[in-house]
Amino acid sequence: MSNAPEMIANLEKLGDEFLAVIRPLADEQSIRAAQAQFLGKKGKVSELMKELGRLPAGDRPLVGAAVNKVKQTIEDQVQSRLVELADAVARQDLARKVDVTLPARPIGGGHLHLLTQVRLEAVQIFAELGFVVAEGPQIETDWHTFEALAIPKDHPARDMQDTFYVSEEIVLRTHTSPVQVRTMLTQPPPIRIVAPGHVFRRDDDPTHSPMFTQIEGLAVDVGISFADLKGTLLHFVKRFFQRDLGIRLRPSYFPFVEPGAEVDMQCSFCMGSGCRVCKGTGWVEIGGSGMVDPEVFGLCGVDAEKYTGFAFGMGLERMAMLRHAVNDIKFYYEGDIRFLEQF
Ligand code: FA5
Repeated sequence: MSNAPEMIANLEKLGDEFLAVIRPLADEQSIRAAQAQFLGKKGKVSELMKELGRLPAGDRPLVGAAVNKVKQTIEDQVQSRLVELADAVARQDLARKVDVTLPARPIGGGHLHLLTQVRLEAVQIFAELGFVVAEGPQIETDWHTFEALAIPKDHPARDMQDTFYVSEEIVLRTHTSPVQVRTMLTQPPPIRIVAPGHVFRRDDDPTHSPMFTQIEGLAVDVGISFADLKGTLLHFVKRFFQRDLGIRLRPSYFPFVEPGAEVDMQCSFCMGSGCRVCKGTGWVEIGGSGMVDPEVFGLCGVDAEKYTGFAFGMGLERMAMLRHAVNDIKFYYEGDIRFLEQF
């Protein structure tokens, strides 16, 4: 008949024996078979446990604890051996699948945002006509944005451009026209500038955004005429859209030009025959324009007796929308790579 110390020693031996058995095994099936051989109903541990009943009652808890310990040891060994095996298989797979001698996959190069491309292209077309780029601040004084352009505080034209005010005298510029003012105040004619840049208005729908881009143009010299304005804009539209599109200058009111005109171009989708984009009219508006009002010359220190000038301001998002069939202005600003990478 066994006694407790002998049983405990035998149980410990079983633990060591199990370790020796599974160490060389290299697949899950044989490890599980070995586990059953020791822990199964007729396994070696169970056989030993049969003798538990023959022990004096006082010894049983001690031996019971030793049985549990050896069971746990065997379970732990099975678990850690299985993990080792899985690791080895993963390493083998990796070695087989990754050919480290292959050249690396090329990293896709980025490119300029569509609006940046359009802005640079527009500037390039005007540069070929002798215009240079001028800049002004986006946070602008009320005076440069409105007053110097003959739009005093109580003028109804202020309602045409819903303004973000920073303070009573400071605004987020609502158009690029204040760059006209800054240019005329600092450089004598002849002037030929274009001023691309961001502008801000309380405006929000599929074709209007609270922040958008305009390109302003200003030419001041002796003998500048309305024909020069039309010729410049016509050349621009043909070059930018690379098609023989016409323009029309539709009488309109801007306080800082006289006469003033909206710039319409023939619809680039239907070539003027009428479609959804141009609402059946054959024409789409791209900006405003006109001859610089002598009052503005006076406010900006230009001799209105000697010089005349034309000015225009166009929305670049609108033109990119027409050229690339973009149907919501928000796409430009959302940063969705699926949209951006098309251009
Ligand atoms: C002006 O802003 C005048 N400063 C243009 C001008 C310059 C007239 C020089 C005369 C002489 P207007 O508010 O119409 O004009 O805006 C010009 C163009 O900007 C519009 O034709 C349109 O293409 C674009 N635009 C206006 N509001 C938005 C907006 N919220 N989102 C996108 N584009 C806009």
